[in-house]
Amino acid sequence: MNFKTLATLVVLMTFVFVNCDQKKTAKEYKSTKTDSNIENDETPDGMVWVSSKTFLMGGKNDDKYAMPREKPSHKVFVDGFFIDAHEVTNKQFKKFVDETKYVTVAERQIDWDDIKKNLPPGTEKPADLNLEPGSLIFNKHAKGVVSMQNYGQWWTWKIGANWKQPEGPGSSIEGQDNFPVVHVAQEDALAYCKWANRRLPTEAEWESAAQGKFEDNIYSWGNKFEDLNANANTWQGKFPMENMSEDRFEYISPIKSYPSNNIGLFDMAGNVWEMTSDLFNVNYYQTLDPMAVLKNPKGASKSYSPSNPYQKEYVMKGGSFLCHESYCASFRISARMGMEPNSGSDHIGFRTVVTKDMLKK
Ligand SMILES: [Ca+2]
Ligand SMILES: [Ca+2]
Repeated sequence: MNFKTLATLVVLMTFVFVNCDQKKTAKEYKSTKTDSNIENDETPDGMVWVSSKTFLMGGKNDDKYAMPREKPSHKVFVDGFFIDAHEVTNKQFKKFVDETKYVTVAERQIDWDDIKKNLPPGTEKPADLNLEPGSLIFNKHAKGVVSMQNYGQWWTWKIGANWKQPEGPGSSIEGQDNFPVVHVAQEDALAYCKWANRRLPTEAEWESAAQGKFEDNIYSWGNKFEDLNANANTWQGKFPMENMSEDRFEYISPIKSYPSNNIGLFDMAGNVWEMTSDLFNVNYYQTLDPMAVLKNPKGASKSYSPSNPYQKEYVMKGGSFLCHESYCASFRISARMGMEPNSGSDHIGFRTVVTKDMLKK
């Protein structure tokens, strides 16, 4: 999904038609450190060791929701690495901003010359007012949605929305230290990573982490769809107009509101989407040899999304509080969607990884 293009088109009052794709104590597991050369005291605070392993990446044969872009599934081997136990929080991001005085993309004036390169040729420049800093927010009051291919019906370009005021002017993150940071573009996430000596995971690393001790499961908790609401913040009811909140949260939830997966990772399904460093190409898996075991794959060499031909996109994983069974069912480990790197929204965040080599530097 191309949010900045979408944002611009929302601003332009046009529609975008695309192919779519109890406050209880969280059950925590000890992280697995089965690789012989990992010492217990090596694990950075707030991170979990993901052991090296071979596992099945992509849409599983018994996954009725698996989409063509997730197929065919294929074996990969991924070296061990450390990953954040939870999505990067407002508190963590604030520390980064306080120390570096970093200004996020959503807080900067929009450069029309820059974004028009990613729009259909001939797109007219919107009024200057609509190029003020802002971000996309979910329209909680969407009514009369007639086409599920028309994102513009439930997204609103909100001037003044950014990580510090997620719903626009007048809103704040006060009391939300332990909520995932949102309205961050990939550029912002990479700046955070650089400051923290971290990087974004590859898609294969992300799936390895989500599998944990599993090798070929559909969900981060196992294979039962009926366990979804106990394990992830997604959407129940009729998307996007009726949210039944059977999972206890209508919108974004604090980290660790649901049980972790079997190695201690929270929200690998739902809450906010998570960025990866892989380019998004809907045909990538079809170019791979299904009989080979890929070692530490880093994704497609070129981005390709037929719904967004003008923009380079990267893979994001895990789905968000907006994911619904009837739509993209992205709470599955193999689910993958494109995100353009130059803007964020109120349901995309990230978590970071680090390798032993990076820690030595
Ligand atoms: Ca929910
Ligand atoms: Ca997540």
